Amino acid sequence: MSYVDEIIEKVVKENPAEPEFHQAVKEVLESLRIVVDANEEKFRRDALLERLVNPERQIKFRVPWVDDNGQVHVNTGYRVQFNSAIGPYKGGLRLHPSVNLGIIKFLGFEQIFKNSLTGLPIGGGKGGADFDPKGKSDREIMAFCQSFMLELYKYIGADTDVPAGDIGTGAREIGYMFGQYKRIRGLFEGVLTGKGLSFGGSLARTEATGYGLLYITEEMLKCHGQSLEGKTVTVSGAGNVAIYAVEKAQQLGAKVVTVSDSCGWAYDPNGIDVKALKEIKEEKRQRLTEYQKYRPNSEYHEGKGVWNVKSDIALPCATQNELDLEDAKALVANGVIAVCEGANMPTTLEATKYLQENGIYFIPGKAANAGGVATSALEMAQNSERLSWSFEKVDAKLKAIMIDLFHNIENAAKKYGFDGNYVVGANIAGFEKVVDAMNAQGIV
Ligand code: NDP
Ligand code: 2IT
Repeated sequence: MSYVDEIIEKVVKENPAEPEFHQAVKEVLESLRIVVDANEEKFRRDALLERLVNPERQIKFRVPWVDDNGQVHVNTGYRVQFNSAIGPYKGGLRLHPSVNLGIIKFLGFEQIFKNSLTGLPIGGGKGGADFDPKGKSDREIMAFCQSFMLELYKYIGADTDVPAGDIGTGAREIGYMFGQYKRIRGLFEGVLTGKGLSFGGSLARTEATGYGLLYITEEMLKCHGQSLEGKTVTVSGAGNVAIYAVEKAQQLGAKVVTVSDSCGWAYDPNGIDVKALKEIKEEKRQRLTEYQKYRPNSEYHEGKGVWNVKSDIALPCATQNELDLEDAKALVANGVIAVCEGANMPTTLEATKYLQENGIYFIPGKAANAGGVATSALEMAQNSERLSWSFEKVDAKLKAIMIDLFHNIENAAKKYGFDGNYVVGANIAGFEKVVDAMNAQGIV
């Protein structure tokens, strides 16, 4: 059996009930097959793949907190420190009831290659808890965040492990966590990114993931003689990534006609009103049902449905496995030309294969959404030099990073005979730097 197949089998056997982690490992290792086969003897002797798929450390802890009625709740917190070969662990904290160890491991594993692709010195990690921030008061959110940090602080630091936001963790949560870390450690340091602008946050970090997604999409289209101008775009999600993807897509001349949340989706034939979306989601923290009050000509539908809307470009920006084979078929039937992932692993393996086989340009999340973590690394750089850069400076660096990243994955795909396959290109290009650093640092 080939080394790649052996490791995939081992991961499935040794990590039961972690299907998302299996999926992420399969996608990456299948792409690396050509590189691994060419180096099989050395990689086997060094147990390189075993070291790659086993986190350096995984931390699981109890998070007790008290609600506004005096009731005590207990959640489970996680931090998976996956790989520090190229820099301190870096990756977000997800707060969502669906969080479990397998979800955090899939996200942490993806983060290794994504962070490598940014070209910046950051290793891979991820964390979170099965806490549901929905419907909680600010005091309850603070109580949870403080309790979470009371344990997490032992394992993180500006040069060790630097968490950030992800689903359910935005500026409010990062603020409470930062305050608690500072209080416990007596240390004002860049231990978290996505901080408020008044205490070390970076301009453009809020926008970075969505903007970066559009910068790479535009560059990819440009290389195929096209542009975003005049294109119809479908977006899923209505959170941080989705909002700024909509904003930048429209700035670049496209018309975005959908957004969604976990209850339903909005269709606005005249183009999503970003100002209304921000007010509903960022300020009032309401459901998308409210959108129709701002835009009477829009439609609201319960459940799933964004991928059945005719579009040129689809940008899944909500969560993992939200775009399955049926959705891929609907997209292709409706003439989509590109699918670029704002979320982490939103497309199932079968759907990805179908899109690629039908000639759709497909950029995987670890490349397409890397602008968020890249800008987090720029926030770390600003914190280290105790300076704050202008919005224009950060945004220009973000754009340059995304353009470089695109050419890097495109060239890697070409070099190995997979021209136009950005999944293979991203996995190989991300892996090459990590493996070089792992080899240089010996068996650790
Ligand atoms: P937010 O919490 O800001 O928004 C998430 C959005 O997705 C919400 O609209 C939410 O709806 C929807 N959603 C979440 N879970 C589900 C689900 N199970 N089914 C249907 N809809 C769902 O998160 P972000 O925008 O930050 O993250 C979105 C995706 O992008 C995630 O995959 C994340 O890992 C990834 N990502 C985020 C980065 C960042 O910088 N924030 C960077 C790179 C990737 P509802 O509010 O109803 O739950
Ligand atoms: O998935 C991701 O890349 C993030 N949630 C952002 C991580 C970060 O450290 O900014």
